[in-house]
Amino acid sequence: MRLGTTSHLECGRSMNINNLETMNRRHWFGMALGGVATLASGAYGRTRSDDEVVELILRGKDPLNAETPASTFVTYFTPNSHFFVRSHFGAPAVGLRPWSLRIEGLGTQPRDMSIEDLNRHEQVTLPAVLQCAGNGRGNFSPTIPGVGWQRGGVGNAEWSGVRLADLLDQQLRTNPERDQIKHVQFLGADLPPNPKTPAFFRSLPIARALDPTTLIATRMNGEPIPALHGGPVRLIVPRWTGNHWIKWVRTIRLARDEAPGFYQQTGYKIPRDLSQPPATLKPEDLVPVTLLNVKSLIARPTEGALIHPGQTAIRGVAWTGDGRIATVEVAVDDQPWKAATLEGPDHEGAWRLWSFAWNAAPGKHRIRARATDTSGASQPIITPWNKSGYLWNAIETVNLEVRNS
Ligand SMILES: Nc1nc2c(c(=O)[nH]1)N[C@H]1C(S)=C(S)[C@@H](COP(=O)(O)O)O[C@H]1N2
Ligand SMILES: [Mo]
Repeated sequence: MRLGTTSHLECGRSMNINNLETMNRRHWFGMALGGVATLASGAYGRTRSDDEVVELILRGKDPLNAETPASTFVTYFTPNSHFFVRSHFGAPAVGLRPWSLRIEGLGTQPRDMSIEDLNRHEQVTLPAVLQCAGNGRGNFSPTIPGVGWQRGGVGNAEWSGVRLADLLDQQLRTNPERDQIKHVQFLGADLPPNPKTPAFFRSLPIARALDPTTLIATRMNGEPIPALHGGPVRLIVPRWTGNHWIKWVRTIRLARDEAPGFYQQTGYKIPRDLSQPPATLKPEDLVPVTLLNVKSLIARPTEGALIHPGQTAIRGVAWTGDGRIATVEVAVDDQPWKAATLEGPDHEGAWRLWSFAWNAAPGKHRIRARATDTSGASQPIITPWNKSGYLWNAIETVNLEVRNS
């Protein structure tokens, strides 16, 4: 089955991820090592069929940025073969030497770990949504520079690895400076193209680093993490935005302070109150973007679709960083909101599938979807503009036509 033609997929160019090698030499090693997903199965079941080819929507070639067509968001897991890709400098040549991970920093001797050392710790598997903080940036007006994601800078995968807390345990327990350690800093192997460009150097507050769902992961949807997605080793930070999910993790550093530099100190900041940002923002009005906000997407029918009259299933996904999804409601045109049916697994930090039975009458229609989470937060009519275009979560709208064709 070949899903998604460009006409239904926003305005980006589309591409087949199987052809990536030809696009960018810097990614070649990544593809050679990580490969393209074939069959993946895990605790939550099979994630794709053998012959499925899905085209990603290309948002940038070098470095590679590409989004998943939202029409594919009808399965619990997003297959590795068409999971969105976001990188600042492109995938490093990770396959050339055996991987080694260093844990160092305040009050501790550096410790180097191999993948085999990682595998000796208890393995944890959990489903979680990975969403770029800038997903939906393309909806903001006025236009914001940066990757112009529409819907698909997001996916839900099954991640396996070891708890970061377990890895740090020994070096924290025996640490004479334990009380001083307030942050854990991370550095990936993807170095910027020139020395003046800041590296993607980031940190987590110690409480979030020690949260039992924060993983140093080696597997994605039942296979080694593909190089494009940070393999062999990446950080998993369920319920928090993608910029925390460091790929190709090389160095973990116990520290007094946050990571210095652009990507922690300047980038990835939002107004403290995103719903009512002050007219003129001072640096002290900005906080790091962390938790995902409540959001739903309509997967099918797609924008601009032409469908036959009669019974139709409207389907999609919904997630939040704060609790669980409580309800998803759907409105057809100006009719009242009605509850959709929540389906599939319900796991904190992962997304929820939903569907809504609609008896489609001929004509042009506007379908809207709105999710509410257990904290009481609901999708707004519009997400207030913010400088970097983060956390777009406005009520989802799809326009379509019903007619006998
Ligand atoms: N080392 C490193 N880690 C990184 C990035 C990066 O450029 N370099 N990009 C981050 C951002 S902004 C996002 S949204 C996610 C995207 O992960 P994916 O490409 O697997 O979808 O990775 C994060 N981790
Ligand atoms: Mo991102």
